[in-house]
Amino acid sequence: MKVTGFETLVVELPKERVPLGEIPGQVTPWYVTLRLRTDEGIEGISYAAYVSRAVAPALKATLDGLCGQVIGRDPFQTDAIGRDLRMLNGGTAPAGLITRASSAIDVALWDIKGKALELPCWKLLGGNQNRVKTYGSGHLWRHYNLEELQKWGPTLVEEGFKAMKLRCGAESTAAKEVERMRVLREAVGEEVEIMIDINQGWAVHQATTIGRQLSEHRLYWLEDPTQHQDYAGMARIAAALDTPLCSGEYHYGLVPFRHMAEARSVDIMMVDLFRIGGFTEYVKATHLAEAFNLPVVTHLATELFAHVAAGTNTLMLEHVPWSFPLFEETPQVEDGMLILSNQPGLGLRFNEEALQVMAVDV
Ligand code: SMN
Ligand code: MG
Repeated sequence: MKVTGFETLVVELPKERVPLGEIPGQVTPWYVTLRLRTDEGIEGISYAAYVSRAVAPALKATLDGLCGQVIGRDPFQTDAIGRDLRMLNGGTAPAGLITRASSAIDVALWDIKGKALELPCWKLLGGNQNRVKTYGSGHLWRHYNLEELQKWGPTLVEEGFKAMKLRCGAESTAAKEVERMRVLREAVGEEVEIMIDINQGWAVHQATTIGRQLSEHRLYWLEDPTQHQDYAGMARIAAALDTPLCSGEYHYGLVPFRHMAEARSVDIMMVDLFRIGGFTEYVKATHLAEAFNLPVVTHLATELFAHVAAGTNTLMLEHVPWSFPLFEETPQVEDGMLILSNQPGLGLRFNEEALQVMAVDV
């Protein structure tokens, strides 16, 4: 089988589905959809994502350029294709748009493989069950006040989640940060797992001081308390806290995960699908983590990531449904688990009507 063609489209998702633009310091993420065609009539789909409007045209151009390099290749050669695409950045470290584009291509290739073999990707990737433990992450934002936390925490429980992520890091005092956790814990009860994401907002000393107080309310993990490349600082925080420290979403490629593991700067590795290099590189990250006795969790791209999470030693899947409007049907949550379909490949079909409406000419 050979790749024969491709089509990419920049789309803007409905603002009410992707509320990130309302958050100070955050921008609404844009998506570029991808269809990769083959000489056997099988089409693999995917998307490249999580860039600002200003960068979306450049992401499309990069994706188009890289797809051009895949024409004529055998879609089963995912590892070789990924290596070749990353070399197009002048042989430098994988970073930026090149990796975001090659990650999307890798996922589309896995969709083609699954469709050709008539197997869901989660089975091809090693999964023996069509479900994966997930946590509600699309609410409880940093700008939510205490009343909003009291409302949205129980809503996530009603939606079937047994774990949820709270964002902190913008309050003026430690006491106010801890109050957010106390209020949410009271609203959802003792059984629910709560993780907190700081998105690099604290200094090292703040992270240890506030982290110790947060732990009193049974915290499942503390995520990105400080600058993501400060391996030594993260290691100090990790050593000071009983609560596991989770980090990794900001890093590009596989190598930084080696540095994190060697520095013992994390207790849980978080991997971003579009920064690591797609399913192929994510599998490598889980092997690396296993050798260092560390669990792995996913970052965004829920309906894609679910396949490789179900197929590997992944602790939990992040559930953020922003990309769901791109597709006709998306996996549902039951009893804290995301349930995957048995359809071949990713088991996803683009919602053609919705794409027409969301398409932006760049
Ligand atoms: C996050 C990152 C980017 C956009 C939204 C949320 C966050 C997460 O760090 O872990 O979900
Ligand atoms: Mg995060």
